Amino acid sequence: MRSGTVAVIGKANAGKSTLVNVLVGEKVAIVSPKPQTTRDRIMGILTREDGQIVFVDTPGLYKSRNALTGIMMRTTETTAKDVDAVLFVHDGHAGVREDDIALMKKYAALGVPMLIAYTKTDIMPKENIPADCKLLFDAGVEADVYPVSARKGRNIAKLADAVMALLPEGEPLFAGDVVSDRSEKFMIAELMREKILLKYEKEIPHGVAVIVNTFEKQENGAWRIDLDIVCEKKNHKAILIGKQGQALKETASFARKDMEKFLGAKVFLTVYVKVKEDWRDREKLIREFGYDEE
Ligand SMILES: Nc1nc2c(ncn2[C@@H]2O[C@H](COP(=O)(O)OP(=O)(O)OP(=O)(O)O)[C@@H](O)[C@H]2O)c(=O)[nH]1
Ligand SMILES: [Mg+2]
Repeated sequence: MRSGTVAVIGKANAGKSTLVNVLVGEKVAIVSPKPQTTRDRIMGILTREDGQIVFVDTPGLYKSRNALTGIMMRTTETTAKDVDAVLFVHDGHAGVREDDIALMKKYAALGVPMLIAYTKTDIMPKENIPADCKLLFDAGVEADVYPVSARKGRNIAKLADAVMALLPEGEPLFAGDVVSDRSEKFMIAELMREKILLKYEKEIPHGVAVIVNTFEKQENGAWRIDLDIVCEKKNHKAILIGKQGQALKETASFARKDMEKFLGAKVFLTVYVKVKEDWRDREKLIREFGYDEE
């Protein structure tokens, strides 16, 4: 039996969280077309008869612009050093650039075995795949490359087999039916943030934190959930709420449906929007909102 941890590393928006969800077979991490969707490390656990892989999804590599992204980048760096293997996720349809090669070499040099998942092959010309693999090989990137499509589920089992083969012999770290190290309450906050990432543009979603204040199962089996959407500026609050509250109503209803699916029960959701000026640069608030670097 094999068992171990695998850091899932790559540029922001590469498709890391989507790939982890598909590998694990359940949604453990939120996904959006915007960079910096993942803020925290999240474990996604795949248990099979031959072993257990604990994927550690990380915030995507991105230029840090504030205290929050600084913490996010440090989280990714410490995760990469503290695992049995690295799965480097590359967005194949974005092509291979100098900085991609530099990043791959950096993580390959950490001293743990590394594989490259070359993803999004469903939206690119197939003939680019061998050419890009050759480019990486010629550039001296020492890792096997697995072309996959998380969206279409292509080559996912093959990739999982290859990752498993890198892990040491050992007993599972988690019980067989556990798919994530995160609580239901954490996932509820993340589902709300996902809908905000999907609904609003520019700086608004990046400046939002979601705090769940009430998460209670009622006697009739329904959940009562009260949460705060904390944003950075008064004008962001106005945009989040929209004319006559319409935008917020739609976003909350979108989130509530997903929460009901996730919890398998009816949800009564109450959402408040609050302003904490420039919280992303205030370490104390960042910690209060749950983004710390353990
Ligand atoms: N066509 C296609 N799109 C994909 C695939 N994998 C991910 N995507 C899309 O790429 C975007 C980014 O996906 P995420 O999984 O959030 O990317 P990430 O690397 O976790 O991003 P950060 O958390 O911001 O670093 C989303 O719009 C996904 O739907 C794929 O295999 N094919
Ligand atoms: Mg992500």
